[in-house]
Amino acid sequence: MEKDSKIYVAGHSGLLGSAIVRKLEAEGYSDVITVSHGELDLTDQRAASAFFDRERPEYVFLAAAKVGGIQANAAAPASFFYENLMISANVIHAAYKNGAKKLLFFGSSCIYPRDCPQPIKEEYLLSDYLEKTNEGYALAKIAGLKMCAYYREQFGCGFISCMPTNLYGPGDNFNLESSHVLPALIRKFHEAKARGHRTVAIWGSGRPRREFMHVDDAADAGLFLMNNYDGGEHVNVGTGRDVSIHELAHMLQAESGYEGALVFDRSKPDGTPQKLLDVSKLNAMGWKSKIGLRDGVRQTMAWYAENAGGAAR
Ligand code: GFB
Repeated sequence: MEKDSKIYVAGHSGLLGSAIVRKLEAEGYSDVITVSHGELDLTDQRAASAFFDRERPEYVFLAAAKVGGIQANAAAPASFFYENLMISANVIHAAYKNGAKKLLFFGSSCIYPRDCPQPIKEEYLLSDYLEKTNEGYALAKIAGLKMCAYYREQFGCGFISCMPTNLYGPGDNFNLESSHVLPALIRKFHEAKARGHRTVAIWGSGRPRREFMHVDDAADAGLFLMNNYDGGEHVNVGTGRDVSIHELAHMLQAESGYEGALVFDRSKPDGTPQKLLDVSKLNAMGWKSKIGLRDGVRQTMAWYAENAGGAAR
């Protein structure tokens, strides 16, 4: 990308999209375009197509998606499948029709089979069954990444995809019904401490293992790939380290200063037993994660404390 290239960030108000906009601005990219969901519904093919015909961006970061934690995904597979499939299909096709030079599609580590060997290599995609709690979302994301690969193969488009691990950071969704585990636990400990609750509920057994990456790291990797990668295979984006939910809960408890007890609620699902990405491909290109979990968590907790009113929907 040149500093004056026209760059469209789809999903700029979300956790990842907003971090990408921050990063582009910090790096001096001067022509970054965004459009609110109210003005443009990317699931609407005509609207998406008209937007691209008008704006003709040269580079596209496709970070628009319907996302949610384990419970939101399990409760609404149709919505997660439909919305994500439509967004990907409409944006990728419109970018192709309007001659975008490059598009970076963001997927998710949940595209991989539920029980695949760890750490997860890119080549394990479609080698076995998916995790049921997020199958609809995963299938839509697999379709998106395959679509980029097919458009590259058939039409010579410079479309690439990456699969970030579980992201967190400022601007995350802190709604306890629909959020991911890390923001949920930040909020639970924050409120439990403030209100003097005797216990905090942690969903599931605490045994599943997850890899958490600060969203600023993911945005940094996104810009790196846009500027340095031009291949048909998707690229894993992660830290290379995972923790159990039990360990995460104890870390967040210690950081929050909450002194009550943790209660594991086994009526809630565990989901995939482990999701740790093999990031050797990205590392070999010269990119490495920089934000450690403890530092990232501290920064996000401070952000939440500062913005709790707004974020605690
Ligand atoms: O982050 P999370 O919702 O999503 O849950 P997934 C991770 C683990 O944390 C699960 C446990 O084992 C949860 O049961 N957990 C413990 C909690 N306490 C809580 C809590 O208060 N809230 C939540 N949400 N979880 C999602 C997928 O899977 O990850 C998406 O559904 C996407 O498709 C995303 O891929 C990154 O890691 O299990």
